Amino acid sequence: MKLTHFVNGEWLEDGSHQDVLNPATGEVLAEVPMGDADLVAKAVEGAKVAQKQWAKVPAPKRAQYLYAIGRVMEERKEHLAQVLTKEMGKVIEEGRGEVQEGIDMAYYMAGEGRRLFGETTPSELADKFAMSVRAPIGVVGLITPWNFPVAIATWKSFPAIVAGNTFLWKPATETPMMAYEMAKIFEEVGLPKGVANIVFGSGGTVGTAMIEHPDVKVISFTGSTDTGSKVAELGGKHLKKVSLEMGGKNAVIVMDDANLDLAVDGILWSAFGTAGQRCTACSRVIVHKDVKKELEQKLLEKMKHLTIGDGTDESVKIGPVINAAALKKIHGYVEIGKEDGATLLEGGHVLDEGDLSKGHFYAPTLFTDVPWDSRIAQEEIFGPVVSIIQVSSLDEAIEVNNSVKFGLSSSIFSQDVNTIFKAQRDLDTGIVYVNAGTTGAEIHLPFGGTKGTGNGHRDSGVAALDVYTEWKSVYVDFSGKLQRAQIDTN
Ligand code: UN1
Repeated sequence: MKLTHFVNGEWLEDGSHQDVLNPATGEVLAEVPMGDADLVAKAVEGAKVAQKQWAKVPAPKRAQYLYAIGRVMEERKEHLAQVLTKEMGKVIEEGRGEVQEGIDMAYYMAGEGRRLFGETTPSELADKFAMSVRAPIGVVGLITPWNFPVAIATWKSFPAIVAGNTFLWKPATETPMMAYEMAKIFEEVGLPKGVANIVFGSGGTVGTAMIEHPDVKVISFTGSTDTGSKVAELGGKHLKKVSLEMGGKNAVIVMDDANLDLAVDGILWSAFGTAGQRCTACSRVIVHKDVKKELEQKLLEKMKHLTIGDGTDESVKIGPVINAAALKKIHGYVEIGKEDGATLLEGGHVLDEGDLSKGHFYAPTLFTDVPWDSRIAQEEIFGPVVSIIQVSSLDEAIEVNNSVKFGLSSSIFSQDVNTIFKAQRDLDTGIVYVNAGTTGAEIHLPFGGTKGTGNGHRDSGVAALDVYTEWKSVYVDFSGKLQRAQIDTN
């Protein structure tokens, strides 16, 4: 199967091709073309022309296209989930869940077509009306990661278009097939040409060209902290509005009064689901010393039952990691953990027996007695590796939680109302869960983090509209005379 770019309504094959590989089997799934700066320029030119018209389409009518996109995604849900699982590796029930997240986003943002609320405000002057409205910005550039090939793209593109922008989307090199599927849907529902554009690429060529292009006004990026910093730097140089969602080092805190069985399930799901490749994944467990031993035993017992393999098999709970480089990085961290004095309780190795040898599988790994300031407890691993850190009080747990440079998600298991309310206030993360793991953010709430996770913007929820709109203050003077503001006659 040969994928093509989608530029101004045309399907283009420009550029050299790369193979798209199934991380569970090594099978070649498709060939994807690599775009360049010229193709970016062509896409932006089309998107700019289209945006002038698109912004004039009433928002409730723009929303109709989102309803249509949501409906087609719903009809095609199983097919999309299968494609997603094959190219990204997450297990099929997670594939279906991610497609559903995209469908939910389509309907949710379609609803915004009838809101897009602004504000009316009294004026200082008589016979004068004041309001602020959300205005579209223009052509927006979207750079998305491989771990959520469709959901994250919908978090960005749907608010962008309902607000009257057009977009150019550069999907992750590893997962272009979902983008191609979405392009087919955009065409099928009759989205006017140039509103949605997709250019594939690798090595930063397309992303850089997008950021440097004077007609791309906003860059919304989700991905690694290294790349995000480069995006911010280049974006700053070109005075772009840049929205960044980057890493996490998310912790589950287990207090001495917690329901331990519930905590164990929360940890397992958020640490090893998606093979730990979520920016919200749990990679630290901060546990009260009085329940540490019991928690470890319960975790080890349940880890025995995790089934690992090709995610298209319905009985499998944990799929592969994305590629050989990821496998190497994860194992490198395990070696560092051992050298730094942590105790390896379980896992810590590549899985390559039988069919697993065809893909990139890593054993769910549990370390304990991990110093809170060691590298495996501070740096993002992006794999199925969890560090248990012992503490003696809630205050210490919160301090350890907040000691990392990231601030995406955190969780606390406790049955005490005072503990819970204090924790939700003091945990320095953009998302806090009480008696649930660190993953599973819903699309109608703001998604993003504090500190090194981002730069203050949010994906999802109504907050996402702040990225794709500019506030315009409008004053209408109906007094019939020149009224001068800020003239003080006293
Ligand atoms: C991500 O981790 O990259 O919170 C996105 C969750 C998902 C989205 C995660 N709904 O787990």
